Amino acid sequence: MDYLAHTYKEICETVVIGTSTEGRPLKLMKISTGGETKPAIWIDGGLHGREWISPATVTYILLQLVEFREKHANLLEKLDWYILPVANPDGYEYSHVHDRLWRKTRSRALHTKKRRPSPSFGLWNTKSRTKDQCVGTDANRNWDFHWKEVGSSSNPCHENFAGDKPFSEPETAAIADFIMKHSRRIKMFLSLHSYSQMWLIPWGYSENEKPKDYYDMYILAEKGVKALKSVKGTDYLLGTAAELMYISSGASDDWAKGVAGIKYAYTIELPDTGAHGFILPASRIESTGQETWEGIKELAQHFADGLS
Ligand code: 0X9
Ligand code: ZN
Repeated sequence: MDYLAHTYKEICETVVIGTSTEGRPLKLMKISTGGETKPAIWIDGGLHGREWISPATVTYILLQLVEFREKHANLLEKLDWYILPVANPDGYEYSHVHDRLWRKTRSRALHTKKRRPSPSFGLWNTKSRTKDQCVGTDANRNWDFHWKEVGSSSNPCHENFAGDKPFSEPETAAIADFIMKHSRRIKMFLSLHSYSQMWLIPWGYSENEKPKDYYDMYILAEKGVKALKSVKGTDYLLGTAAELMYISSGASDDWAKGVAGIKYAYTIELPDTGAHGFILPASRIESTGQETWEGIKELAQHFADGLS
């Protein structure tokens, strides 16, 4: 990213929007050909540590946008892009060094310890952080919209621990702050995950309720899914997170739509459908990048043409 920002100074700028629990920078790339009022597109990857195809695909998209910009000049002329390839750098690192299937962040929640009352020590319960407790919050259960209602846990030892409170994680808090600052211009929010080959539409928090403008979101995403498939035949399912996967609340897509007011908010579950799962072979990186970029480009074109 630093290389791109250095080489293509006219259009690229890295912005450190915050710092992870372990002190890593949350570095995003702003791609802009100028002007303050253009519609913008947000793309993040790597919110879950083990989903390695996600940062790889977001990086591929970044490469296309910058180094092959002549091929789609109008997408840069008409739109600004905010690209965050690794939203949870601590989890990503941990999945490389210690545990390939690590999903969460690397924070320590507040831990309730029951203590015996004594006259000299008047506290029954205190909350503290200890060395031996479970580590990590599910960064996709930590957003402040229907937080901890369904499909998330209050047990720090669980994979879907929602955190002590909404935005307890510096990573989700920093992203939410940044998005709120630019929410009027951001027309589409995309969060890339894996795996399943699904293009997910809010809401994830309820099976029975769909957004009022669900159909608009569906029609647009359908075009993306078709364009994606045209590259090498990869099939994606399209529908709400709750109906295609499971019900879960406190995820970023629901927050982007429900709180930040971004009409077109999607989670894309990248390949595959389970043969390799999270351990997708490296040989799949390029083709996944190509097809996903075709899908996203298709949607972006509509915003460049004035859809809002
Ligand atoms: O459970 C998740 O956070 C996402 N799936 S994953 O396998 N990558 O963990 C799906 C999130 C879908 N969106 C909502 N539930 N709102
Ligand atoms: Zn995920």
